[in-house]
This record gives sequence, structure tokens and C-alpha cells, in this order.
Amino acid sequence: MARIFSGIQPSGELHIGNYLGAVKNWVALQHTAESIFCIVDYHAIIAAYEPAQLRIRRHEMALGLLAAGIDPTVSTLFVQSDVPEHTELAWIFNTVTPLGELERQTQFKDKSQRMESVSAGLLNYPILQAADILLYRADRVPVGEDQLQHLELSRVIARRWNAEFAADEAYFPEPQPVLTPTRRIMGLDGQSKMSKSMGNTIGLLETREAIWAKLRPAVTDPKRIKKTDPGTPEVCNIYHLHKAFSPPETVEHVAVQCSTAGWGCIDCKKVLAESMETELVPIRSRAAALREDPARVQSALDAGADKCRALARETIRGVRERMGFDG
Ligand code: AQP
Repeated sequence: MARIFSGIQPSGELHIGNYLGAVKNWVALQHTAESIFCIVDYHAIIAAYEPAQLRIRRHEMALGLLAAGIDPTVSTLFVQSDVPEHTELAWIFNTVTPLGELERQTQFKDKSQRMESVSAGLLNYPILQAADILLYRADRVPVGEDQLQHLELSRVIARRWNAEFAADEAYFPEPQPVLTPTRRIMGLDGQSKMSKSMGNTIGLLETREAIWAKLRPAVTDPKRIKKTDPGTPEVCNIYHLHKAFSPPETVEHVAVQCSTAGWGCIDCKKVLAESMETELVPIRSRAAALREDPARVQSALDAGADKCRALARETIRGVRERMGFDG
């Protein structure tokens, strides 16, 4: 049976970009393959953080994922730092990864430009990601578009390690991406990818009122100044969110109303807010039930960690044997 693995950083609130780009696929795919989902807290400490807040965010992320539809009786959900083999394998992969390949990663280039001091952790981030995936010898990785380059590096690392230490077998499979139709959701500023660290998000668990307060001023078609100006739906971030949340007939109607100046941007946003409610209300109500019962969240994570520790030990045993560390 194919194995799916994917991860998410507890670096802030679970947002609709994470949901539409990755988590929605996790929920759909969990019934088709053995699925392992990881809250990657070691990745999240690359940026400055408060330890007390990390504890809260880890729990909130688990709660959000369960509310989004991850079913712990079908999938495995766990926290990365509960399985020490992730960092052990990452160290090993450090030794087969040329520095130049890490320096070429777009995310490293973008983020390091925004930082005064760049840590080795930021550079090595994709190696830990390769270790996360390959530790479970996963075949498929449902991710958003921003992770494609990192995933390509995971394949290179698997290929290189196999060639060096397991020449006659593909000990590590080369993991393939699985994308959703909404592979890249832009932030409400319309400028950059919706991302926890950019503060341009709509949280998956936010209230109707909080969502409206963010949608109302959100950037639309920059050329449309007045309500009577016809808009261009394809360049409008709100139209793209309609495609993600509204039924096809509404999307079509929105395009006509926008391009003929039938609706102003606020009219269009009100319809989007309704479509979002339809999708988000059940998620919010599952989250409310889980908040009443935090032990349920923790026990899903504990069971997930137990299972993953056993799988990880088995992979590392094979790695150590092939690299001359046994006996
Ligand atoms: N805007 C997005 N559109 C589509 N998919 C997205 N993903 C993230 N943002 C978008 C996908 O969500 C999964 C988890 O990724 P993450 O934890 O790195 O999410 P983030 O919000 O991007 O987190 P950060 O902390 O703000 O990280 P940076 O600063 O690196 O963006 C992944 O599958 C990702 O593709």
C-alpha cells in the first residue's frame, strides 16, 4: 500500500492557505493510502519563538487538523520532536548534501534576505524535511506549490544516499508531490503567498465576524478604482478564493458581475463570505467540541508518536546497518 506523509509547522494559526493547498488533500487522501501527518515543531524553531507559545501552538495545530477532518482512527498524527530519529536521519543526510544545493533553494534565498542574521537551521531546513519524509519511506507527499523545490531536493537526497549505501535496492523511495487545484493561495495583501509568518492569513477557525473584518479591506483588482469600473476577475485574489470556496455556478456569476461592473467588490466579498461559512461552519463546530476535550487531542498525538517511533526505529536500523554503524 502506498504511504503518504506530510507536515505542517506550528508557527502560527492554521490558515486557509494551508487548508486549501495541503490539508484538504490530507483529509481526502487519508482514505486511499496509509497516511502520516506531522506537526513539525523542530522546523518551527528556526524563527525566534516563545517556548510557552510553542506548547500552545502545537496543541492548537493538532486541534485544527483534527477539526479539519484528519481522522486519527484512519491516519497517524504526531509531533516531530516526539520521534528523535528525525534529527538523527537529518544529520546523516547533511553528509550527502552539497552546500550549493541548499543555497539554491528559493525559500532560503527569500527568507535569508529578510533576516539580519541567518542561522544554519534555515539553510538546513530542507534536509530535515527530507528526513521527515524518508524516515517513513513515504511515496507521496501532499503539499502546496511552495514546497515543490524542497521535495525535489528530498528526491535528490534519496537517490544520492541509495547510490552510496544501498546500490542494489531503492531503500528510500523517491517521494512524489500531490497538489490540490488550489496549490498556491495568496495573502489578503494580494502580494505574497498566504503564510503564517507574513501575517496575511485568514485562520481556518476564525469566527464569521473576524473573517469579514479581514475580507472587507482585502486587496482586489488593483485597476478597479470605482464600483462602476468593470473588473478583471482573473487578476483578483477574491475571485481566486471564490474558485476555492464557491460552487461553479456562483464562480461563473461572480465573473460576469465583476467584469460588467454589476457588482462592487464588497458585494462580491459578501458572497464569498457566505461560501466560506458553508465550508467552515462544520470545521469550527468540531473544533469547539475538541476544545471541550483536550485529552482527546493529546491521546491522538500520543498514539501517533508510539506508532511513528516504531516505524522510525525500523528505518534507522536499516540505515545504520548499511552505513557501517551496527556491531
Ligand atoms: N499560501 C499557501 N497556498 C497553498 N499551500 C500552502 N501551504 C502553506 N501556505 C500555502 C502549504 O501548507 C503546508 C504547511 O506549510 P507551512 O507550515 O510551511 O505553512 P506556512 O503558513 O507557509 O508557514 P510559515 O511558518 O509561514 O512558513 P513560511 O514562512 O515558510 O511560509 C505545506 O504543504 C505548504 O505547501
